[in-house]
Amino acid sequence: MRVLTIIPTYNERESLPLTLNRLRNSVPEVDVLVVDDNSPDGTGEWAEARAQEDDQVFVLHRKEKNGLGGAYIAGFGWGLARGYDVLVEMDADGSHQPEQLPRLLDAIDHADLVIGSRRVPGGKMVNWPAHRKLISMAGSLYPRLMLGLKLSDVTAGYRAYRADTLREIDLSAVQSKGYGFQVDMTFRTARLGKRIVEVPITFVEREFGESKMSGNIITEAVTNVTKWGLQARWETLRSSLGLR
Ligand SMILES: Nc1nc2c(ncn2[C@@H]2O[C@H](COP(=O)(O)OP(=O)(O)OP(=O)(O)O)[C@@H](O)[C@H]2O)c(=O)[nH]1
Ligand SMILES: [Mg+2]
Repeated sequence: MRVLTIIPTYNERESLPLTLNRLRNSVPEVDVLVVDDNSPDGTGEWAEARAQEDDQVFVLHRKEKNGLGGAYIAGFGWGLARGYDVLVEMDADGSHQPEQLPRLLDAIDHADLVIGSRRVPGGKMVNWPAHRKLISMAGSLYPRLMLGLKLSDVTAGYRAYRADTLREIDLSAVQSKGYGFQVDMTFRTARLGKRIVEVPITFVEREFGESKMSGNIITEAVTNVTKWGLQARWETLRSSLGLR
């Protein structure tokens, strides 16, 4: 099984080296693709130098900051073209612990998508203040209800996809940029009738650098989830009324 871990970066000069070292040490057989959006802090140059000395590390440079969703779509395309069997999503900021990747990879044997979940028994959030936990809980509950997803953590970003799952999704149609991207991809995978398995992870709040979470990202996610939910209900209603 050839596995590629994709790490999108924007200004992660402090975090990326730590994450990459931990990943290469704990799961040495896994290749890594850093997708950098021309970070002003030099993350891309650092990654490039690192790739020169490690033939399992690759870098994809994009010209401008275009959201985590766009970076992953580009990374998926890169990995699918090179024949990887499993594509993993991992943040650069240390929130997704590389040491827990084997848990996700064990589960992918019997799943089409594995989600590293903060909200199943054994899952945890470390160093998160209560108000963020509350916002995150609401942010997780709304898409679950609106889209009828029987999962505990649909916004989670630590995931492993089978290449076959991604090949069945029209990736060029995925427009979500921010963290609604995770919900978008979950919904598309679920609608294909794929097996989605959640495994518990410990999510650790970033220590260095700045969060890219913004009002725009939240607005995009809420607007899209509402739109998709209403569309899905409308389609169900139409087909039950026998309308075409
Ligand atoms: N290439 C690229 N990477 C991005 C972009 N936005 C965010 N990222 C990366 O995506 C990962 C997650 O971003 P974070 O800022 O940690 O967002 P978050 O985890 O939702 O927010 P926090 O919990 O506050 O850290 C990090 O590795 C970021 O560097 C972007 O526009 N382009
Ligand atoms: Mg983060």
